[in-house]
Amino acid sequence: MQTNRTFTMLKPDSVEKGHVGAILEKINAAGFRIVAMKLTQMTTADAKAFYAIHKERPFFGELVAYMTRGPIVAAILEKDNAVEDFRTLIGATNPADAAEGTIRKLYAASIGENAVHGSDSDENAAIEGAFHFSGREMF
Ligand code: IDP
Ligand code: MG
Repeated sequence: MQTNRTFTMLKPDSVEKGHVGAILEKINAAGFRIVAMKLTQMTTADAKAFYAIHKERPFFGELVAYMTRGPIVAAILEKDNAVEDFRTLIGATNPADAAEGTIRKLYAASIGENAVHGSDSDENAAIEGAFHFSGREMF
């Protein structure tokens, strides 16, 4: 398993608000290398599968509706300690709790519409990257 990679999505609100360029600048400035990247849209089945771990949570329907309502930017990123460092860069799930300067503090509207996804473990980074990209799309 690759342990120096993470997976991210710039969520539909980031694309809708024109924040893709600014968020990519933050990712670049933090030293991540882009391994794979594309503009894509999740189907309802995709979102239910991707977020299956949350299927019993009260916000699951809202989360699936949000994540499927428009295009996202999906990407695999590489850096030493990628998973942990990217979670630090994006900040807490709820932007009200996110540290100053983090992507969610700057660009997230709420705990639901929170601008970006970041994998929470090396194992999930590999699973989530493979969900969106074939080996031929990784560089
Ligand atoms: P994470 O994205 O910081 O890892 P998780 O707890 O894994 O946070 O939740 C996945 C996603 O579900 C969040 O990024 C957010 O979009 C949504 N979410 C989490 N908690 C809530 C909530 O209390 N209300 C609405 N949406 C939520
Ligand atoms: Mg999570």
